[in-house]
Amino acid sequence: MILIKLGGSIITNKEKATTPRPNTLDNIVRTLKKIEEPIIIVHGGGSFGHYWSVKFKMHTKPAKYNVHGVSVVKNSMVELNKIILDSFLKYKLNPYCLPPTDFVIGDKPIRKKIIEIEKIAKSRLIPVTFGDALWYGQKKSYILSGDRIMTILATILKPKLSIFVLNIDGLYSNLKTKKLINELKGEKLLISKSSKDVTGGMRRKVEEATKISKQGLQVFFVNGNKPQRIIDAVKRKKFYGTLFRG
Ligand code: IP8
Repeated sequence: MILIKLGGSIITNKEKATTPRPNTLDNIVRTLKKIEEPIIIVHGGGSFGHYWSVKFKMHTKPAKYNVHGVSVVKNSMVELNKIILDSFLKYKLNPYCLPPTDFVIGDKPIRKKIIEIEKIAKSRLIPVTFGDALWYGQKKSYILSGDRIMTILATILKPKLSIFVLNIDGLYSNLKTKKLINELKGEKLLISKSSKDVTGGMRRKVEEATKISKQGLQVFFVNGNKPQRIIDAVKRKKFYGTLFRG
Protein backbone atom coordinates (compact mmCIF):
# COMPACT_ATOMS: atom_id res chain seq x y z
CA MET A 1 0.00 0.00 0.00
CA ILE A 2 1.17 3.51 -0.86
CA LEU A 3 0.20 6.53 1.23
CA ILE A 4 0.21 9.86 -0.61
CA LYS A 5 -0.17 13.36 0.78
CA LEU A 6 -1.06 16.06 -1.73
CA GLY A 7 0.32 19.19 -0.10
CA GLY A 8 -1.72 22.38 -0.06
CA SER A 9 1.06 24.26 -1.84
CA ILE A 10 0.84 22.04 -4.90
CA ILE A 11 -2.94 21.65 -5.22
CA THR A 12 -3.79 25.29 -4.44
CA ASN A 13 -2.33 28.70 -5.16
CA LYS A 14 -1.18 29.76 -1.71
CA GLU A 15 -0.81 33.37 -2.79
CA LYS A 16 -4.52 33.68 -3.53
CA ALA A 17 -7.34 32.85 -1.09
CA THR A 18 -9.46 29.80 -1.94
CA THR A 19 -7.83 29.23 -5.32
CA PRO A 20 -7.18 25.68 -6.54
CA ARG A 21 -4.59 24.71 -9.18
CA PRO A 22 -6.84 22.52 -11.32
CA ASN A 23 -4.33 21.74 -14.08
CA THR A 24 -1.59 20.72 -11.68
CA LEU A 25 -4.08 18.63 -9.73
CA ASP A 26 -5.38 16.93 -12.88
CA ASN A 27 -1.83 16.16 -14.02
CA ILE A 28 -1.02 14.50 -10.71
CA VAL A 29 -4.27 12.55 -10.58
CA ARG A 30 -3.94 11.36 -14.18
CA THR A 31 -0.43 10.15 -13.43
CA LEU A 32 -1.51 8.34 -10.25
CA LYS A 33 -3.53 6.07 -12.51
CA LYS A 34 -0.26 4.31 -13.38
CA ILE A 35 0.13 3.00 -9.82
CA GLU A 36 -0.95 -0.61 -9.71
CA GLU A 37 -1.12 -1.12 -5.96
CA PRO A 38 -3.68 0.19 -3.42
CA ILE A 39 -3.28 3.87 -2.56
CA ILE A 40 -4.64 6.13 0.17
CA ILE A 41 -4.75 9.90 -0.37
CA VAL A 42 -4.47 12.65 2.25
CA HIS A 43 -4.62 16.29 1.22
CA GLY A 44 -3.72 19.54 2.91
CA GLY A 45 -5.52 22.87 3.28
CA GLY A 46 -3.47 25.29 1.17
CA SER A 47 -5.21 28.56 0.43
CA PHE A 48 -8.52 27.08 1.57
CA GLY A 49 -8.14 25.74 5.15
CA HIS A 50 -5.04 27.74 6.05
CA TYR A 51 -6.46 31.00 4.77
CA TRP A 52 -9.48 30.72 7.04
CA SER A 53 -7.59 29.24 9.99
CA VAL A 54 -5.33 32.31 9.99
CA LYS A 55 -8.37 34.63 9.74
CA PHE A 56 -10.02 32.95 12.73
CA LYS A 57 -6.74 32.44 14.64
CA MET A 58 -7.12 28.68 14.81
CA HIS A 59 -4.16 26.40 15.48
CA THR A 60 -3.25 22.79 16.15
CA LYS A 61 -3.58 23.32 19.91
CA PRO A 62 -7.09 22.43 21.20
CA ALA A 63 -8.84 25.59 22.45
CA LYS A 64 -12.25 27.28 22.56
CA TYR A 65 -12.01 28.85 19.10
CA ASN A 66 -14.74 30.97 17.51
CA VAL A 67 -17.42 28.45 16.50
CA HIS A 68 -18.23 30.33 13.32
CA GLY A 69 -14.55 30.03 12.43
CA VAL A 70 -14.65 26.26 12.98
CA SER A 71 -17.59 26.03 10.55
CA VAL A 72 -15.95 28.25 7.94
CA VAL A 73 -12.63 26.35 8.04
CA LYS A 74 -14.45 23.02 7.82
CA ASN A 75 -16.60 24.23 4.94
CA SER A 76 -13.56 25.44 3.02
CA MET A 77 -11.95 22.02 3.41
CA VAL A 78 -15.10 20.30 2.16
CA GLU A 79 -15.02 22.65 -0.84
CA LEU A 80 -11.39 21.80 -1.62
CA ASN A 81 -12.04 18.12 -1.00
CA LYS A 82 -14.87 18.20 -3.55
CA ILE A 83 -12.50 19.66 -6.16
CA ILE A 84 -10.08 16.82 -5.52
CA LEU A 85 -12.77 14.13 -5.54
CA ASP A 86 -14.09 15.50 -8.84
CA SER A 87 -10.63 15.32 -10.39
CA PHE A 88 -10.25 11.69 -9.27
CA LEU A 89 -13.70 10.87 -10.65
CA LYS A 90 -12.93 12.55 -13.95
CA TYR A 91 -10.03 10.16 -14.48
CA LYS A 92 -12.07 7.19 -13.20
CA LEU A 93 -9.96 6.70 -10.11
CA ASN A 94 -12.98 6.02 -7.85
CA PRO A 95 -12.33 8.19 -4.81
CA TYR A 96 -13.96 7.32 -1.50
CA CYS A 97 -14.33 10.44 0.62
CA LEU A 98 -13.32 9.90 4.26
CA PRO A 99 -13.26 13.03 6.45
CA PRO A 100 -10.91 12.52 9.41
CA THR A 101 -13.90 12.50 11.81
CA ASP A 102 -14.47 9.01 10.43
CA PHE A 103 -11.34 7.63 12.08
CA VAL A 104 -10.34 10.13 14.79
CA ILE A 105 -12.23 10.98 18.01
CA GLY A 106 -10.89 14.08 19.76
CA ASP A 107 -7.22 13.60 18.89
CA LYS A 108 -7.26 9.81 19.23
CA PRO A 109 -7.05 7.57 16.15
CA ILE A 110 -9.63 4.76 15.98
CA ARG A 111 -7.56 1.72 15.08
CA LYS A 112 -10.46 -0.42 13.88
CA LYS A 113 -11.61 2.27 11.46
CA ILE A 114 -8.10 2.79 10.12
CA ILE A 115 -7.68 -0.91 9.40
CA GLU A 116 -10.96 -0.67 7.48
CA ILE A 117 -9.47 2.13 5.33
CA GLU A 118 -6.85 -0.29 4.02
CA LYS A 119 -9.58 -2.77 3.10
CA ILE A 120 -11.35 -0.03 1.17
CA ALA A 121 -8.10 0.75 -0.69
CA LYS A 122 -7.59 -2.94 -1.48
CA SER A 123 -11.03 -3.05 -3.10
CA ARG A 124 -9.69 -0.51 -5.64
CA LEU A 125 -11.63 2.40 -4.21
CA ILE A 126 -9.27 5.22 -3.28
CA PRO A 127 -9.82 6.58 0.24
CA VAL A 128 -9.37 10.36 0.23
CA THR A 129 -9.02 12.17 3.55
CA PHE A 130 -7.78 15.64 4.52
CA GLY A 131 -6.52 18.02 7.20
CA ASP A 132 -9.51 19.61 8.92
CA ALA A 133 -10.95 21.58 11.82
CA LEU A 134 -11.94 18.95 14.37
CA TRP A 135 -14.08 18.84 17.47
CA TYR A 136 -11.84 17.99 20.44
CA GLY A 137 -14.35 17.83 23.32
CA GLN A 138 -15.22 20.17 26.21
CA LYS A 139 -16.18 22.93 23.75
CA LYS A 140 -12.70 22.85 22.27
CA SER A 141 -11.63 22.27 18.69
CA TYR A 142 -8.31 22.19 16.82
CA ILE A 143 -6.72 21.98 13.40
CA LEU A 144 -5.65 18.47 12.52
CA SER A 145 -2.92 18.66 9.89
CA GLY A 146 -2.87 16.31 6.92
CA ASP A 147 0.80 15.72 7.78
CA ARG A 148 -0.21 14.45 11.21
CA ILE A 149 -2.80 12.21 9.51
CA MET A 150 0.06 10.72 7.47
CA THR A 151 1.78 9.59 10.69
CA ILE A 152 -1.49 8.31 12.18
CA LEU A 153 -2.21 6.18 9.09
CA ALA A 154 1.40 5.07 8.51
CA THR A 155 1.83 3.96 12.13
CA ILE A 156 -1.08 1.55 11.88
CA LEU A 157 -0.99 0.55 8.21
CA LYS A 158 2.80 0.41 7.59
CA PRO A 159 2.71 1.50 3.93
CA LYS A 160 5.46 0.41 1.56
CA LEU A 161 6.08 4.08 0.84
CA SER A 162 4.68 7.35 2.25
CA ILE A 163 4.91 10.17 -0.27
CA PHE A 164 4.62 13.90 0.42
CA VAL A 165 3.86 15.70 -2.85
CA LEU A 166 5.26 19.23 -2.70
CA ASN A 167 5.64 22.31 -4.88
CA ILE A 168 9.45 21.99 -4.77
CA ASP A 169 11.90 19.17 -5.57
CA GLY A 170 12.35 18.06 -1.97
CA LEU A 171 14.46 19.31 0.93
CA TYR A 172 17.30 21.66 0.11
CA SER A 173 20.49 21.72 2.16
CA ASN A 174 20.97 25.28 0.96
CA LEU A 175 17.94 27.40 0.03
CA LYS A 176 19.98 29.79 -2.12
CA THR A 177 21.76 27.23 -4.28
CA LYS A 178 18.74 24.85 -4.14
CA LYS A 179 21.05 21.95 -3.46
CA LEU A 180 18.78 18.96 -3.01
CA ILE A 181 19.17 16.49 -0.15
CA ASN A 182 18.71 13.13 -1.90
CA GLU A 183 18.68 10.91 1.13
CA LEU A 184 18.36 11.14 4.90
CA LYS A 185 18.81 8.49 7.54
CA GLY A 186 18.18 9.64 11.08
CA GLU A 187 19.93 13.02 10.67
CA LYS A 188 18.47 15.91 12.65
CA LEU A 189 17.39 18.82 10.46
CA LEU A 190 16.87 22.44 11.41
CA ILE A 191 13.97 23.95 9.48
CA SER A 192 12.72 27.46 10.04
CA LYS A 193 9.08 28.05 10.87
CA SER A 194 6.74 28.98 8.01
CA SER A 195 4.50 31.98 8.63
CA LYS A 196 1.50 31.18 6.45
CA ASP A 197 0.77 27.64 7.61
CA VAL A 198 -1.06 27.31 10.89
CA THR A 199 0.08 23.69 11.08
CA GLY A 200 3.80 24.43 10.69
CA GLY A 201 4.58 24.07 6.98
CA MET A 202 7.80 22.30 6.02
CA ARG A 203 8.91 21.94 9.63
CA ARG A 204 5.81 19.87 10.44
CA LYS A 205 6.31 17.75 7.31
CA VAL A 206 9.89 16.93 8.26
CA GLU A 207 8.80 16.13 11.83
CA GLU A 208 6.09 13.75 10.66
CA ALA A 209 8.32 12.21 7.97
CA THR A 210 10.98 11.58 10.62
CA LYS A 211 8.43 9.93 12.92
CA ILE A 212 7.30 7.65 10.10
CA SER A 213 10.81 6.74 8.96
CA LYS A 214 11.87 5.97 12.55
CA GLN A 215 9.38 3.11 12.40
CA GLY A 216 11.49 1.53 9.67
CA LEU A 217 9.26 2.92 6.89
CA GLN A 218 10.36 4.83 3.81
CA VAL A 219 9.16 8.38 3.21
CA PHE A 220 9.68 10.35 0.03
CA PHE A 221 9.36 14.12 -0.66
CA VAL A 222 8.70 14.78 -4.34
CA ASN A 223 7.78 17.62 -6.69
CA GLY A 224 4.14 17.38 -7.83
CA ASN A 225 4.90 19.51 -10.88
CA LYS A 226 6.79 16.45 -12.15
CA PRO A 227 4.28 13.71 -11.33
CA GLN A 228 6.21 11.00 -13.19
CA ARG A 229 8.72 11.18 -10.32
CA ILE A 230 5.99 9.78 -8.04
CA ILE A 231 5.59 6.78 -10.34
CA ASP A 232 9.36 6.25 -10.66
CA ALA A 233 9.61 6.15 -6.87
CA VAL A 234 6.68 3.76 -6.46
CA LYS A 235 8.17 1.47 -9.09
CA ARG A 236 11.56 1.75 -7.36
CA LYS A 237 13.14 2.94 -10.59
CA LYS A 238 14.55 6.19 -9.35
CA PHE A 239 14.08 8.56 -6.42
CA TYR A 240 14.30 12.14 -7.63
CA GLY A 241 13.45 14.06 -4.46
CA THR A 242 14.34 13.49 -0.82
CA LEU A 243 14.16 9.95 0.52
CA PHE A 244 13.96 9.36 4.26
CA ARG A 245 15.31 5.84 4.70
CA GLY A 246 13.55 3.77 7.33
O1 IP8 B 1 -2.32 21.60 5.11
C1 IP8 B 1 -4.44 21.70 7.43
O2 IP8 B 1 -3.87 20.58 6.79
P1 IP8 B 1 -2.36 20.65 6.25
C2 IP8 B 1 -5.90 21.82 7.20
O3 IP8 B 1 -2.04 19.25 5.86
C3 IP8 B 1 -6.48 23.09 7.67
O4 IP8 B 1 -1.50 21.10 7.41
C4 IP8 B 1 -7.89 23.09 8.01
C5 IP8 B 1 -5.83 24.21 7.80
